[in-house]
Amino acid sequence: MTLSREQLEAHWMPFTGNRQFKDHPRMMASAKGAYYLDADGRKIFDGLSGLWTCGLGHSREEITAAVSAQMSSLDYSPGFQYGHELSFELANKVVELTPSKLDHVFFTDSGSETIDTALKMARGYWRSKGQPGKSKFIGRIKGYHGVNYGGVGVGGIGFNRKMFGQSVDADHMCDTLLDENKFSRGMPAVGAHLADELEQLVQLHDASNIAAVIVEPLSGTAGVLPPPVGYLNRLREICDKHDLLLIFDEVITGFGRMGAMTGAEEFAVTPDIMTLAKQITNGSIPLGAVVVRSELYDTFMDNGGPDYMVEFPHGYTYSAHPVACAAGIAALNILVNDKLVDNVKSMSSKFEAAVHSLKGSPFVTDIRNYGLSAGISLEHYPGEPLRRPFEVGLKCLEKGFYVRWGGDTIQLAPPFIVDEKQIDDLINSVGESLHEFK
Ligand code: PXG
Ligand code: PLP
Repeated sequence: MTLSREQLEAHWMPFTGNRQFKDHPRMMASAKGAYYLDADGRKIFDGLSGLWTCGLGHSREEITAAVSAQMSSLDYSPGFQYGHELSFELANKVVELTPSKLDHVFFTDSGSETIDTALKMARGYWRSKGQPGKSKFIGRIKGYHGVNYGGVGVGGIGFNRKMFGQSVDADHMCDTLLDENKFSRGMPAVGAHLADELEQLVQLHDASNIAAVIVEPLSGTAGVLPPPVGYLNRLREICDKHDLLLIFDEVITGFGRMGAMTGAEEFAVTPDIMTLAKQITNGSIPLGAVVVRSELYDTFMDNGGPDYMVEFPHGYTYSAHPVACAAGIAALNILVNDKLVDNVKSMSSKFEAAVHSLKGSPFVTDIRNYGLSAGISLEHYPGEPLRRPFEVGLKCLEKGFYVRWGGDTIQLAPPFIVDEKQIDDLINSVGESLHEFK
């Protein structure tokens, strides 16, 4: 560590206990493949693929080369009223890799921007169709949709909401955690009926007032909650019945993590709007994407007025940034050419068996998994639900494993390039850390 305590003060770190961190910094210095080197030169396994971002492994040369070439040829290009070829190439690639019927792509710079863009699209769509009353959103308890105002409003994590006051008009369905599903492997068997709560919310608010329903197909941040069998299908049916848009927030499930390109594909339910970020550039450069059905795009085009008029008054200075697009094209090419989604699929049963071997370890109250993702819930210290996962995370780090703590869970999401030995070592580090409390 070369920085003094004083030098650490200026940076107000995101979603970090700043005081604890600055007293005990955890600094990464470099990363290659599935490992970081920390500031002390220790090798650390990346048990969460960055923040669910780097499935292909770190510092991929193909991405570095594409980004570096782009930086020296077209470092920036105005995104409003001018274009460059890479954004169209990337949009076509995204359309190709997402379910058919999702045909148009709007670029943003992060998951949070992507969600807020999707929410504005949903409201704008209904206004364009002459139904301005359809403006309320239905989210879900425990849902995470980023940190911008719209995303916090539809989000369902109290801790992320309580400081910030009024946001968008939203109501929430219940979460999908059920006691009888504890320690389920993959999709829990029970819970499709929980989607019927949407029917009740429609009775309460009336479909004429509701723009869209937004859910993560698999809730990531809440601690990896796979959808119960039949649950997403039921949501789709209710949305169709009442003419509500269905938004899948696939910022985590998008591009490989579930063992298919998207959660929609894996769970065989197609939304009207899909939000993507993180894995699209392998985390290397910020980029997000909203992918929509033609019906939405066409509605904006058909109601846009004279052709020189902007049809959707929305966009970011960095939307479709050429360097980010270059990174996205390179990352998606690797994902496809190296058949890494197949690797996720084939490793996921090994991963499932390994993570469920922690059942019976001290403090473990539930384990959930799908693809290469898992959440391990831990018994609370009295009145302190967040403390034990934090302590376990630090113990894993001491052993050379980076895992994520959040809420009352430890989350794991190893890179798509993981091998069996690395899975065993990762799970052993968690198991040993839990036993050390005794
Ligand atoms: N939607 C979903 C479903 C997400 O998981 C966002 C939106 C927001 O994306 P940005 O790029 O604005 O952060 C996310 C992000 C974790 C963790 O450990 C999850 C996220 C971010 C950081 C940590 O669970 N999810
Ligand atoms: N604030 C001001 C004063 C601006 O001029 C702009 C963009 O032009 C923004 C905020 C939005 O920035 P971005 O487009 O990067 O989201």
